[in-house]
Amino acid sequence: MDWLTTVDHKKIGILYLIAGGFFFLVGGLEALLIRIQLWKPLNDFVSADTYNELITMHGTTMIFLAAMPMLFALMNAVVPLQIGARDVAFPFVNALGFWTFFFGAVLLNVSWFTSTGAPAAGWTAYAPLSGPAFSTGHGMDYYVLGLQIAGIGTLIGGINFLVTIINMRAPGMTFMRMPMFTWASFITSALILFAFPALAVGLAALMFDRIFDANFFDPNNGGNAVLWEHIFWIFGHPEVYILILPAFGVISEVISTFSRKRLFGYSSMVFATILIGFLGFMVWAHHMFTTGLGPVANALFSIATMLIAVPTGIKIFNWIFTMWGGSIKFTSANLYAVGFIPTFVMGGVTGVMLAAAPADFQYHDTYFVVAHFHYVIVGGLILGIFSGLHYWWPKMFGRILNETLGKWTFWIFYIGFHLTFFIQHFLGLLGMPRRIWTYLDGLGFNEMNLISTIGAIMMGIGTIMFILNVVITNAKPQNAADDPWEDGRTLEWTIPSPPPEYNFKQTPLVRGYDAYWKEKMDGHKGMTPAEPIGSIHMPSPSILPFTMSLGLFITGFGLMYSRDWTFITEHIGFYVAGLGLLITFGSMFLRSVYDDHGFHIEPEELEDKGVKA
Ligand code: HEM
Ligand SMILES: [Cu+2]
Repeated sequence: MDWLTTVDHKKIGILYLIAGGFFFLVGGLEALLIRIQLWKPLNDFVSADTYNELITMHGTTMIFLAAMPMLFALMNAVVPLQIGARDVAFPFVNALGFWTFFFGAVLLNVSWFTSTGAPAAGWTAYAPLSGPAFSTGHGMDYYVLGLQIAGIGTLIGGINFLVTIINMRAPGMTFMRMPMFTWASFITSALILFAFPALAVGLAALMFDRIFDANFFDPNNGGNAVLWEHIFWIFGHPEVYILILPAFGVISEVISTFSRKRLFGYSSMVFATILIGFLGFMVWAHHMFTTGLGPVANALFSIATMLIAVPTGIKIFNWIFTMWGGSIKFTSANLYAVGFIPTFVMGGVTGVMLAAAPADFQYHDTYFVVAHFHYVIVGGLILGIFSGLHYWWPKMFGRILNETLGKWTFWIFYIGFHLTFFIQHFLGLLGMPRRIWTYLDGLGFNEMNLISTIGAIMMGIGTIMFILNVVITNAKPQNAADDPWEDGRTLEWTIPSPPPEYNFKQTPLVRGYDAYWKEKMDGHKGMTPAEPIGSIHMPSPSILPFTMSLGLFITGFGLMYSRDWTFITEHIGFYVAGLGLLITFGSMFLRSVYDDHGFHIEPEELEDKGVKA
């Protein structure tokens, strides 16, 4: 019950981690099934239809239900601590964001258990394939409504972080003294604010096409199928930066901590991040070179895309210069961070190759593309998340993950990763198409596919080892020091691990970049407080975020079956949808009429309230 009603950012971070981790396993299982199907030519392990469901759900799950929530887990666990705040700006909204994500995710996955199966039009849901004419079952309805509900959670989460970072920084923490991970979370949140509404609009239009017979994307009735591609990628391209920027932030923190050096070129890092965020919105049509936009549009989008290599290159060099001459400690967290750099560079290089429009006509829809984006997403983002988890685990849970096991996990996962995806570049160049369930013998694909499958199994083993590490660590006593790596530079390392409910007994006074490091260098033990000890105002827990999201879940269900459920009366689906909305709006009503003043933790209690969050 405690967990259903919590509004504490640290607990919500843990909820995101558990849910995101769970869906990472689901998406990973789907990936393994795909790779088993492809391990030899003409395999019939799964049917063509099931294969389409698997790739669609794998892509959708990994992006929306695994990667995003795990990043939100880190942002929730770390950002308020890094800026010296007691919580996010709107704790209630934070909880609401988690629960809408969660119920949207569950709704999407319910599709597996229905008679018409999971969505099968690819994670990009290209129209008219995703429309009512070609996706006849309910699969795509689950996609449309599940993502719509989960998207609400992401959007309000992003807005919450924007407000938090703008408004709740400790005294003295100017923007140019903000830790890099907080900067990255800030830009990511801004991207969410601009990108997710585009997705919401697209999904709403597709819902109208599917459920209410509209014609937004149906060319036979005056609609426009390419319109969907524009809307989708205006969201979709920024989305990849939403995913990668927080990973960049993690890498910056980890590399500088374990090199015992200030991040090289901090201000250029900040501006590179802003520039990447901005350019990320200008280049969506590089996903559409082959749709026939014409040479002028293709040329402009091609050049704009290649421009992004400049700020990205700045970041890469700054990381390398940070390590240069540092006294580097190869902890597991740092292994992931250092391993990130070359892999991400390789993903970037194939990205520039794809950005050359004429070359893209050759690579398009082959395994080259699959190799490219997995280098960026797995070799970038997932390594970044693993790095961040190892780094902040002691802060989140009070226990250090086992280092030996952590290093073994890294090597097995890393080697497995390159085995899986490096070879797919060549499969692509040989012409193996993407999103096709099998291939003929004698095309020269066999051995490379087998190797790729073996690599995928190694990654699976690596993931299981990580879970094992979590279980083993969990059995140990909670004895991590406040600053367990001893070289912590930022504010989160000045408070106990895990932090008390209110984070900072007294808000710290920030005197420079890497605030804690600066105090250490000046010979101080901790931060100078910016306020006297006093009573601390806390928000009260609430079940309403949960019920609001549950209502949306019920509404989604009702809408989906609005045509088929004809028992009792013809429009029963719409009544169910109405009931759901009633629950949601009822909860909103309660929230607005009930005056909740929260509670206070008094100075006397601060001493014995202790460590438990
Ligand atoms: C961990 C090991 C992973 C393996 C072995 C794996 C494997 C695959 C395979 C075999 C495909 C199908 C390619 C095709 O036939 O078109 C695929 C597609 C895809 N994967 Fe992964 N993947 C992994 C992780 C991830 C992660 C972490 C993400 C994102 C966070 C991701 C995102 C995608 C996307 C977006 C697609 C495209 C789906 C579509 O074409 O609709 N994958 N993956
Ligand atoms: Cu793109």
